[in-house]
Amino acid sequence: MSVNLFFCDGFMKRILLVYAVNHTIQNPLGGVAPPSGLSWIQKSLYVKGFDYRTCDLSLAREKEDIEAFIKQAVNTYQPDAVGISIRNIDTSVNPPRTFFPFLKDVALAIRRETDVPMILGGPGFSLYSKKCMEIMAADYGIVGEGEASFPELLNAIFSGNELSPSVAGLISKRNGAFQEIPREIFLDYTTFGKARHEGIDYESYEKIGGYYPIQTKRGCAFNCIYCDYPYLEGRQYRMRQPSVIVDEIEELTGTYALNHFFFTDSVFNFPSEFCKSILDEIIKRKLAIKWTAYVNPRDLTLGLVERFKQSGCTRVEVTIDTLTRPTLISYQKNFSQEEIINADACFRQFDIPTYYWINLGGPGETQETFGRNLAHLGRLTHVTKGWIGVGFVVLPGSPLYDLAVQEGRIERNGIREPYLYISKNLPEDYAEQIQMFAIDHPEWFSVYDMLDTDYRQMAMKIINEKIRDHWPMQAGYGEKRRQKYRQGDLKIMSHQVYLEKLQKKQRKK
Ligand code: B12
Ligand code: SF4
Repeated sequence: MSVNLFFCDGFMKRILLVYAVNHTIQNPLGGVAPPSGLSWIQKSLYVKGFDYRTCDLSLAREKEDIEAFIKQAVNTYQPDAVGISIRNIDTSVNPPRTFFPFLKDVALAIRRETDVPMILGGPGFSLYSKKCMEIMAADYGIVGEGEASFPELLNAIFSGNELSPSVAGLISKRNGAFQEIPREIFLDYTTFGKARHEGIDYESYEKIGGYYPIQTKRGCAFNCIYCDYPYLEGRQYRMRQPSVIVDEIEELTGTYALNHFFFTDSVFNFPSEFCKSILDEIIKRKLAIKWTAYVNPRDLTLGLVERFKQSGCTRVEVTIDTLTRPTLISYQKNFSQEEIINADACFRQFDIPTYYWINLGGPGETQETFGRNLAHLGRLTHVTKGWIGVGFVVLPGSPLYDLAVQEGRIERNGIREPYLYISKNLPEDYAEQIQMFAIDHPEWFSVYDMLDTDYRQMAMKIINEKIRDHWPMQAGYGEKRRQKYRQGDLKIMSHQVYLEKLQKKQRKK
């Protein structure tokens, strides 16, 4: 079902929107992610006549600055309610590190300044809503899209009415127990127009080298076993009008002088006709932008990739995860080995930098497929940067969640901390094999690089010098890593040794 929104109620209540993300603290190389969800929430508050201000913790450089950001925002703005956007819950690597302590600190800092209603939302919140409600001692939360439910909830709060059962996705605590209103609907995104960007400090993002989020549609029709995107965004594509999307891009290039964009869709090149019409519009308007996006190998054609190039694509991110036939099936990937090879050739033909994401050790992985997967990686001819992960954080709403319950690994609804699913049939020396593969293929990386002093120095340089496209530096590090290994200055370690070193480093901190 879809609902339309945006009719005006005319409240002039002040809503402080806090973006509870910090890329410097959470994952410096995970990429900069300006508050895209909040640009849509701003739009919905604007349409309903609320006043709002955004406090973006992502821009705080040090942990200590976060409290100062909050204090300043609350004291100068004196909000009537605070909405907190929770994006990240964990690092999603092996082992995952949780951000719950960070979120708790944010909530405590807000509570020290004000006791107005505190409302949570965002993709991270939608995945772990009860845990977030508890640790942040929040009054309310909205699971899923916030454009309709958030203003509706605010209206109910300020008019003193009973909470309406139509506030889809609402979660609140009464008499010590959680009350939840199901989130049954996905909004009619086709009618949303453009997001509102005022109040987002793009000038500061330019200084840290951001790629600016633009969402062209919501939804993913595929069903990869580990993925929660269809849960978050729905399975049906809800597309915005290409001309409106490109109007928004033009507005950002004009008003804020931005020209680097990240299409944040689950899969940018699907449906391909829709993708093509956006690119044609960019080409027609001769916009001198640079963009990147998640691209899926399924049905990729030279014609579409040529349009990528003509419209300013500076890199693609391709999440192939696995390359053997049995694991492509057990991961429920929607493409074949042949399509992977075809996509690789298309990107090579137009010389589009390509980041590959591989995740070994998921359901169905065996010693045999693990070895073959590494061998197949060598068949990719256009790897600008590759990342090899092991295992998947089990995300609520994903098919892997059900499988993990079935296999007795987790209890349904019992999952409150990130749980990493790793196949029990992996070779014992999987960590050593990955490191050896990377030594021979300098463009590939994994968590095992992260403890290396040279890697950490490079990461600090990237952050301090605000380098936006840092893959050439990573390639340089890969070469250095190979030399260090040959000279005996770099040791291959088991996963156990890696974990011990990691713990030691964290204890030191
Ligand atoms: C695109 C994307 C990226 C891009 C972002 C590029 C950019 N320039 O913005 C890149 C590649 C950089 C990236 C990196 C990371 N990402 Co990411 N990313 C996404 C993705 C696909 C889309 C996010 C987005 O922009 N959505 C569009 C906006 C409009 O939607 P929204 O934010 O959800 O907002 C809506 C609702 O949530 C709600 N809402 C939002 N805020 C609020 C506030 C209130 C008060 C209310 C009521 C409602 C509300 O209303 C909004 C409008 O409907 C999501 C998955 C997904 N499909 O959601 C993962 C996702 C957010 N990422 C995730 C993660 C983990 C990361 C990384 C930590 C990965 C890593 N190991 O490095 C980094 C962190 C980067 C950072 N600085 O924070 C996780 C977070 C959950 C978790 N497991 O912790 C997600 C959910 C994917 C997943 N695996 O589940 N990411
Ligand atoms: S991994 Fe990509 S293609 Fe697969 S379900 Fe998730 S968003 Fe869709």
